[in-house]
Amino acid sequence: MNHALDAYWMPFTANRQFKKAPRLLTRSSGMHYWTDDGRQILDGVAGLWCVNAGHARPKIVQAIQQQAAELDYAPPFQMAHPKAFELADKVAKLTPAGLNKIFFTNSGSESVDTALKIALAYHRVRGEGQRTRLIGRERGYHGVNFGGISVGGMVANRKMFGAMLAGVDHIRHTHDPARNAFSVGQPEHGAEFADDLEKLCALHDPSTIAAVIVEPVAGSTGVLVPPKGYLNRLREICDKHGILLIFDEVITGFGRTGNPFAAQTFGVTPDLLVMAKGITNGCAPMGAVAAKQSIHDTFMSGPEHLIEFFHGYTYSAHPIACAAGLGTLATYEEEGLLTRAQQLQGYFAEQLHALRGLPNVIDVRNIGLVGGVELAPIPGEPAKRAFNIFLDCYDKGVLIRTTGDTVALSPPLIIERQQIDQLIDTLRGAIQRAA
Ligand code: PXG
Repeated sequence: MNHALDAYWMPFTANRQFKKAPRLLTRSSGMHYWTDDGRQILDGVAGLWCVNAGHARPKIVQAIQQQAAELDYAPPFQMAHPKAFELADKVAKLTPAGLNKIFFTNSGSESVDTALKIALAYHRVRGEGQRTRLIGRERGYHGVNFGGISVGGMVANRKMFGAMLAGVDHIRHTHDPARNAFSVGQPEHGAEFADDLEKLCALHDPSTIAAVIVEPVAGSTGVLVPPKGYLNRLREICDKHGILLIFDEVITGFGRTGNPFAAQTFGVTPDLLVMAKGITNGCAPMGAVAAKQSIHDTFMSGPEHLIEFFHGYTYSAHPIACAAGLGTLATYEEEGLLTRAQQLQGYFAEQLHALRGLPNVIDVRNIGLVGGVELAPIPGEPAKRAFNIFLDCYDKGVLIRTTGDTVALSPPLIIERQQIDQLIDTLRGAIQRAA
């Protein structure tokens, strides 16, 4: 054991395996990382679905440097700094029409819990305090805080942590390989999975349900693209019963599906939209919740000197994160990155789906610049085949991400065609060697 690595208890990591053969990144630029031993690694996952504009972009670097020297911190409660308003305004211009009030947090997990709290408090303020139930979805990932794991549906993230929030229920996930395997883009079958929400309304009575939260494209569980019509159906059922619809766009936000947000790609507008990651290009911790004007306005009652919503974080709208966010949005705009996936998705899909037919490849899924390749597990050793492929790709100079036995790809939106080729070719070799 290398003692220099002892103290750090690593998150979501096989600590003992890692410390025996550490993978240390020490530098990054554009589409690449460099390791501590000087190897160049093509970034196939935008860090962790966040570095959408690529690494070390000058506008973002300068914005952070200048901000640290000019105003390091400003309290966000009863005080503010100009860039918080500027960034909220710019984010609100990117979100779907009507979602124009922006609440800042520091991560996706905090944004999820913030959205759930806004939903509960909103109903209470308008005199429907009996709406306390929250509905999530099997295989959903909404971060790791108690609210998020309660509505989440990834078993390993939940089973160790007790009973979690009371009054939570789940609809089924939409993964249906028997009907939809190897779909290019949105699968044809499965809009009716949304009808599970009607069943829960019948079971609990809709008047007890506050909100439903889903990822428009489920990422962490292994890239599940919504079936055609599915999100529209969820929207209709929510409208019928006065239930708020929350989209968790932590990974789909900021250009991943070819529009600023997946809500625009799929033409379905939620009441609350959760974001993080790409808001600062991963360069400073930040998340946000976009709320409909009408939800925000409901809180703006009562005496004007009183706090309307008892929630917030010491680092909400942190000046350095806001500066990073402004540099990020400027970079996205100048380079047209929030719609660039529209131009690349055809080529990306073609290359990705060419992996069909390789040994153990049981499904390929894609939307925008997100790809998933599902592999048959090694009997009795779930997740091992994909992890071996991850290690092999890293050895060959490409960073991918795996979850269970699914490989996930989500490259920076600046990727060029020959880099898509390198990504897919390296993955192809690793899949063949893992057979
Ligand atoms: N919601 C969604 C949809 C996410 O993907 C979070 C919330 C939580 O964000 P924070 O910033 O609190 O981590 C996420 C995070 C993976 C992977 O393997 C994805 C995430 C995190 C870790 C791993 O795909 N997304």
